[in-house]
Amino acid sequence: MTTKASDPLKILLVSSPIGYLGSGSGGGVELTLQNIATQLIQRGHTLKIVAPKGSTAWGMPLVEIAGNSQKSAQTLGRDAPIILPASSVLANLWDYARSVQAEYDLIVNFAYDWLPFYLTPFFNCPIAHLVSMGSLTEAMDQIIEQVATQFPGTIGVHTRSQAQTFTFADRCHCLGNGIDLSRYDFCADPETWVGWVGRIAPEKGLEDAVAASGLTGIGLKIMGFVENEGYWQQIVLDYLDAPIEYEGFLPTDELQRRLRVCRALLMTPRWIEAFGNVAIEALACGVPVIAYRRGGLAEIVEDGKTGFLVEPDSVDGLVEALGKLDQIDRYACRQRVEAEYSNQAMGDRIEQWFHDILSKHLRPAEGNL
Ligand code: HBI
Repeated sequence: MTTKASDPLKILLVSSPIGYLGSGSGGGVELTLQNIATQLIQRGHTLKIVAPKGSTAWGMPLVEIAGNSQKSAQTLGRDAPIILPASSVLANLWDYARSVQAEYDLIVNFAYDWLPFYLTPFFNCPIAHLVSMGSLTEAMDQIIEQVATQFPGTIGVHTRSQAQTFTFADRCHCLGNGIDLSRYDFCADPETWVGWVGRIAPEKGLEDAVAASGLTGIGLKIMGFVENEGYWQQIVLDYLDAPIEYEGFLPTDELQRRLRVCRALLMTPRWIEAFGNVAIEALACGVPVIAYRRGGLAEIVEDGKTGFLVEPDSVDGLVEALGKLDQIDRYACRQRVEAEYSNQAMGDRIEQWFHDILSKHLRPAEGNL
């Protein structure tokens, strides 16, 4: 059965096993899944989201799957073995996908985990893999490369710099990302403080933003899910006199209400951010981004135009950039997102990706499935 580019597709979106949708512990992949699903429905496709128990799916068709979560991939070492807990929610997610695959034209994997890649050849239904992070472990690199080789075009990534962390960068399909611009209101006259948004964990480098806040006396509003409590408590102890405030993990609408009034957003990743959803959320509100020149952020932020790109891990660099914010036209930040990172632009790229995959996928002749 072949599908024309205009045919409506039946698509199964299989979420990350990390946390449940709406918990924040899934990080950027939650917003990515929500935006892709919204775009697909608007374009006339039918879909179902399969996610861990406790998930909410913004009113879209949802199947909740029970089971025990995985360890977060970025907490593992490069030589980490593949580990599945007993009653693994990841295994249960993919057993469900296997059982319903005949009802769908395409399955989309959002998990950065070994199992869905390993299972790909055992499925009749084609699987598109949206790889949400850069290279983290040998085992993941190997299994992703295996799928990239056996099923060309089915490995999607967000940015070129994320792809370049893999030896098979040339076999990764670059998708960028997108947000629903209607949820982000431009703010021309900001408050005096700056913001920091993200999972509070060592790879996000929050301590540098707090240090810059302490050195400049500029208030820092911190928003995000506390993934590593010990790490967070240590920062509070180390920078007792920094003018910081923790505002919690906020749903998108509340987040943008607090983000939009910031003078700037600081992004201090210690690792290669595959993309940096938060960067485009800030820019959409007119908030300039001051980021380490690392990973996807270096492709999103235009130095001196929509923010500043700083020498990685340089707190002094952050301080210097904070002193130059008057050079940035906040409206130029909004325009950058409208041009490159709207949901419509991302929806076009995703739809094209799916049709490219389906046009290559030779399903076994009907009747002998
Ligand atoms: N870890 N094991 C695992 N699986 C995931 O899907 C995963 C993760 N860590 C982080 C994460 N997903 C998301 O926060 C990022 O993909 C954005």
